[in-house]
Amino acid sequence: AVANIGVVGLAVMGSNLARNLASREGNTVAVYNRTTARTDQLLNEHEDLGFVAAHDMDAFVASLARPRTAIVMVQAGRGTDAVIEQLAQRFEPGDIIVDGGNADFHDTIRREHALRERGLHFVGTGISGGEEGALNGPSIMPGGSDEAWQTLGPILRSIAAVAEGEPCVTHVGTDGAGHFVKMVHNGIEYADMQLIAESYDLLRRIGGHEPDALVGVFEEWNRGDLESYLIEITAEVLKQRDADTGRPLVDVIRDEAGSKGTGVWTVQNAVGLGVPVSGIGEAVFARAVSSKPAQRAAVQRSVGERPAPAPAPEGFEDDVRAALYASKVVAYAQGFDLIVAGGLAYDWDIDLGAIARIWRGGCIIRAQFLNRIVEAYQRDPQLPTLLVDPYFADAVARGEAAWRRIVGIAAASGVPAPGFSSALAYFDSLASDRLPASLIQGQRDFFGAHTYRRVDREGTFHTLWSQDRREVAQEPSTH
Ligand code: NBP
Repeated sequence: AVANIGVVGLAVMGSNLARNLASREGNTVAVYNRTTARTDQLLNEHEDLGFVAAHDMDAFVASLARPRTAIVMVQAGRGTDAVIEQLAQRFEPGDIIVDGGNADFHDTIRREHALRERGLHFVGTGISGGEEGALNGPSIMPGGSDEAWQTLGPILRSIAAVAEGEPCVTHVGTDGAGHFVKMVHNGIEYADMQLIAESYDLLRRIGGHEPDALVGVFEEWNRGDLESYLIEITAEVLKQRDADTGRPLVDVIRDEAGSKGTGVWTVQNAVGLGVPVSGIGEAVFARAVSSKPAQRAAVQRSVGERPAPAPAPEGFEDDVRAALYASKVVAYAQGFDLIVAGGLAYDWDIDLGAIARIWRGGCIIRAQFLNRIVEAYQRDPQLPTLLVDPYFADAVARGEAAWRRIVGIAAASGVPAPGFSSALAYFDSLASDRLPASLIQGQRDFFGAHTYRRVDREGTFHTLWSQDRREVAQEPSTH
């Protein structure tokens, strides 16, 4: 037994992670894959990395020093369950199984509890940054026990991305906390991409700029407070020309956005927890709308002429930028609200500032912006929402007028901006003294005797709508 860490599953993610591990001082990495050809290929291509290769599970487990630590990087779902069981049958109490795949956090909770019964540590770990991140430094979100973290922490720290001198990894919380936070990360990624896409669309359809001309705009934004990986790659995509036709690639790519489902998970869980993540929801729905070509074509035939875009007013580009920033603050605020709610529901003690810190490097949403979130939670770890942190409150206040102009002109011009408009509606809802929710309570009481509370005294009340419309106080339920 010579290896301090092993990797099972050597497709693109697993082999890159194994290479990352093996290139760090002090690591000897055991590797195993169900199909032997993959193991041999990794070994042949990277002889210098000193891999300890195994061609069956027994040999793999025998090559690991105790406490045995194995990272599973196979297809999420059944494949992961199969590999975990093979390891669990051979591991001994105190050994550690890490799942680095994109697991549903409910599965992670289930697996952790089952393996704990058998004396094993199970660490569900979110790993973000795709193939490139796995190789050169991902953002890593591990759950699991404190004891497992003692062994695993130094190893994960050695391979994580580094931002501002700090490794992008933290022990997020117990059992499924890491995969939950990874899920929210992906949800925020959907919202961020949608908002950038809306900005591009407005600049193009109302601003009248061709993709070539927009490259410079996004490059300039990437030098300011919107600096982020997603803005950077937006400029790269807009720059690209199709080799066959010479047209901008963005005009050749079909406008039907796909997804692998983590955005949907985020929204489903948020709905269950009662957290309005409308920014993420609009992003998931916008992809779904785009992927209905038959419906889109039918409506296009039926509506005829569309409103001509309003002429772009003076300062339009700056307005779009301000609307993007304000909407982004809303999307991140909602994402962090979901982490808070998840922590309460599943009993995880999650340090919000630490989450913002580990997202600053390695992952898809890495951005300057996250430093502002780190600072916000340093100022007040109990912030009710990021929107009231002094920095963000000021930023949104300064962009508010522009935000309203953009939502207005988009609506008048028939250019859909669901991310911008719903973010503004969310902000206005929180900022409103009174909401029409009182009318909804009245309606609910009318048809279903659902009762309501009053503004002027404690208690629960019901109006006898179908009798004499007297109000009666409800007895508090004894159940
Ligand atoms: P895939 O998700 O494509 O899975 C392929 C690997 O799973 C191969 O090693 C395959 O072995 C193994 N496997 C399967 Br499928 N069923 C198995 C079983 N029953 N027993 C043993 N091994 C089995 O690989 P990937 O794209 O490298 O992703 C790995 C994990 O990382 C996934 O959970 C993924 O969601 C996650 N992830 C991916 C990315 C990304 O950018 N791709 C980013 C972040 C996380 P074989 O060679 O014998 O078929």
